[in-house]
Amino acid sequence: MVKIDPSEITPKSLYLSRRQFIGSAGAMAAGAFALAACNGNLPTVTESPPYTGATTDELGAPINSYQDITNYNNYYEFSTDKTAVAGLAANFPVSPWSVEVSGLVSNPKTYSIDDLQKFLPETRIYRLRCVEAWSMVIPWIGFPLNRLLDEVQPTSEATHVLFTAIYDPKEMPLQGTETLMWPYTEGLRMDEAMHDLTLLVTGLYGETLPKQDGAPIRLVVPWKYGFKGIKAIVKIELVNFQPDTTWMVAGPNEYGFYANVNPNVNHPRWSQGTERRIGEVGRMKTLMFNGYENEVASLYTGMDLKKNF
Ligand SMILES: Nc1nc2c(c(=O)[nH]1)N[C@H]1C(S)=C(S)[C@@H](COP(=O)(O)O)O[C@H]1N2
Ligand SMILES: [Mo]
Repeated sequence: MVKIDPSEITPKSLYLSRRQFIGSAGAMAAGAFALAACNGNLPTVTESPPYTGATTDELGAPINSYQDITNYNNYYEFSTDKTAVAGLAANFPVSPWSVEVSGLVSNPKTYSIDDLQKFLPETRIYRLRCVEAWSMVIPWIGFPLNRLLDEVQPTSEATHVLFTAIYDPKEMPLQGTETLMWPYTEGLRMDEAMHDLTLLVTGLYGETLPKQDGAPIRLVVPWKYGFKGIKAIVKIELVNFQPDTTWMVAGPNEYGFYANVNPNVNHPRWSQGTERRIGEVGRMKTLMFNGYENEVASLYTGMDLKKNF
């Protein structure tokens, strides 16, 4: 991997001239590229888009670099190697695309990605905490899922929302294998889905969502482990049951339906007490509900969070 300083958000012109300089200064850099290419790990050098938004979260933590966010990905349809996803997803077709919203709703509707712009996506800086105990801070562009649900009007029988990702084994190499249950699915309880922090995301760093991060549309639920944030959504269904989801089926003792970030409930194979912030050295304490406790703890009043992990 070409390592770029996480705090470096450089204007495009400067960045380009630096790349040219590196290119002409040559021999060493060229050697490094050739070696990486032999490994099959061609480094994906991505330019930072000209992002002008806030650069820290509300706790003061700096956002991760565009390079980290777009080259360290979990997306098992493409690869289990985080640094290989960007390259493998590069030609994945994301247009045209539609999202069917159906099930227990009064106004079922199918949206194009353009249609969704009417829900007024905005930048929201959230921490993303993977169940594997690493984390990043990401400036997403998205809109609250509740705006879309308000439009389709869930009926009174609806208790949960079931999200389904695309099934496209021709384009997604690991869908030809039994790595996981395909298509990838996720679910939320209705009150979680209606919470204002719950976003449907169509961009990051001020630009369109990169393919490796779930283009054209993915879910982000910042107080839950990253696997709840299903990428490449094609269907959103209102249902009257708690759906089985991909990671629950893969490991029912390891991945629960709720998946709330909780430093007091360890994964059977590792501690959830601390995390590694990508781009930083050492580890930091994991916060209850990933630091969103004031906003969301009331959703779980009276629930045994060790049982309902
Ligand atoms: N469709 C799909 N969505 C997915 C995954 C996946 O493998 N397939 N991985 C999840 C996991 S485990 C994490 S941590 C986040 C990672 O998002 P990022 O690569 O944008 O950081 O995506 C989640 N959404
Ligand atoms: Mo994850």
